[in-house]
Amino acid sequence: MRLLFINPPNIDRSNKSYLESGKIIRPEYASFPPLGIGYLAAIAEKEGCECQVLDLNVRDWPSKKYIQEISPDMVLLSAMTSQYRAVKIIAGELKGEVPTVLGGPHASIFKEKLLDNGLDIIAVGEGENTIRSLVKNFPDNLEQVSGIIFKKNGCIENTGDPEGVEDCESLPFPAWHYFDLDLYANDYHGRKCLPMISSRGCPFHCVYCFKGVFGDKIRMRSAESIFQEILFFKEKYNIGAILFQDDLFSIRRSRVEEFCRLLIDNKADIIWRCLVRADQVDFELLKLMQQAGCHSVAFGIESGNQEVVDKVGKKMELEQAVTAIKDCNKLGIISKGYYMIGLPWDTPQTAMDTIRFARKNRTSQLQFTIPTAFPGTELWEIGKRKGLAVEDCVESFSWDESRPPFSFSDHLTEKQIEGYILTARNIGILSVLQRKLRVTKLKDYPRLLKKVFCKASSLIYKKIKLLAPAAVILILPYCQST
Ligand code: B12
Ligand code: SF4
Repeated sequence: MRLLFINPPNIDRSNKSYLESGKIIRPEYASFPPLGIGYLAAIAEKEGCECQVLDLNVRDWPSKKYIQEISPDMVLLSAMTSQYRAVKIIAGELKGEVPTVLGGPHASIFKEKLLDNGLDIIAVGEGENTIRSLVKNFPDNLEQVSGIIFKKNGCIENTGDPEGVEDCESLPFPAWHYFDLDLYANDYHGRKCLPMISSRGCPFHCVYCFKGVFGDKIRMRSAESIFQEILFFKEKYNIGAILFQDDLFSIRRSRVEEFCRLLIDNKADIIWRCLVRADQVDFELLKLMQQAGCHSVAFGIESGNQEVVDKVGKKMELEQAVTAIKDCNKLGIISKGYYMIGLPWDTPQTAMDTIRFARKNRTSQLQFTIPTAFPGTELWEIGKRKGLAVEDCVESFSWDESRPPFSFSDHLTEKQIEGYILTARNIGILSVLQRKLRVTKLKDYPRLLKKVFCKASSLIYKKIKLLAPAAVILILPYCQST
């Protein structure tokens, strides 16, 4: 069976799909090939299928003629909510030409509602077992395939929950040979980088997080299996860096320790970055991670106000974040802090708490975002209970910024939230700059200043609000005095 996997293009801030505008994006956000398609193609290949991958984040839409030439038996699309508008255009183009299947987070949320948009089959949840069964049972015995929804004689058939992956260790490595890896901006500190996932599922319940694909049950690969995947791709593609996409890379300390020792003992010469929870690391563990090549860690801190952190469901003490950031700074590990302003419980006071916290506890990089309610999350339910038009903005979610046209907080207007975010981002930029100036050697100053100048002119060029620096100047003394 011939399969064509398509990764639909993202949608930009102006809410235009790159398919519509005819542009494609290659920078940052198309830095990595998608792991989901990587795994599915590897499984399909094992089942004897001929596979091709078309990632529309790094390639132009090639016209219907190209699809006709490949003549696939099935087109498989994978999408987050922010890719869905592009899915509709592609499915519309292919309607009547070739059967289409959609999987990924968006399909796992909206299920049968998506069938009327030119899609023939919707696949929910984890896809490895679904695809294995789908290629065996297509087209006559679809009822035998768990985890799909389709129409038969005009009636919707739903085969129930998919068969989840119990043993992640048994999965093949992602089939990166179907991707043109040179098309991605996958350079990490001068080294070729690939994404990797070493665990699935998460037992926490943060209000903004969508967990409809991997669920609550954590399933981990062994340290040895992760290490083997790294060696395999190092040998095959000469990679020198790994980006772990796990939600909870640090959930089991002993596994992280064992993984680090494998890298150290085998002199693996790999640098890597991951997302960790601040309450799951300490100085000793971070030190070991650093010795093993960990270059950068990201923390979801969310708010600088403990009550808001508690309401988010983070189950983390801010003091733990303070310690973890200090530890990273002592060790020289690059740290990134993720924060949100505009949560339902935010007030002017808590917004300022967040800005002050981020300023006082300096991570090397900072990200402040306005929370978006994704369908299937508790925040979505909160929005609906508050009578906010959460459903109306689903299709305008974009890859680079998903700013809802309303405020979740009764105490902050949209405009105020934007103001705090702008202030926070400017403080973030200044803080990163201050740190850079501190750590840069005198001889490298001209290069740094040139970089700053280029960045600043490009920001101004992009019409970043010129009033923002004034807001920072006004607010800085206040932040410093507290
Ligand atoms: C890496 C990542 C990114 C990366 C790149 C994504 C990529 N394509 O590789 C970047 C940084 C760009 C990113 C950005 C965003 N992300 Co993101 N991201 C992730 C993350 C952490 C890992 C994704 C991953 O590689 N998973 C591993 C693979 C194996 O899983 P998978 O892709 O889901 O595929 C499996 C199934 O979905 C299914 N499947 C998928 N496709 C198909 C197709 C078929 C035919 C079938 C049968 C099955 C199937 O089978 C696969 C194997 O089991 C997830 C969290 C998570 N745990 O998954 C969030 C997640 C996907 N992101 C999310 C969000 C909200 C965003 C942003 C909108 C955030 C923002 N506001 O800026 C942007 C939007 C980006 C965009 N493209 O539009 C949400 C999605 C919610 C939603 N409704 O779409 C998630 C789930 C986080 C969360 N828990 O809330 N993200
Ligand atoms: S944000 Fe992270 S810790 Fe919270 S539920 Fe999602 S994956 Fe789990």
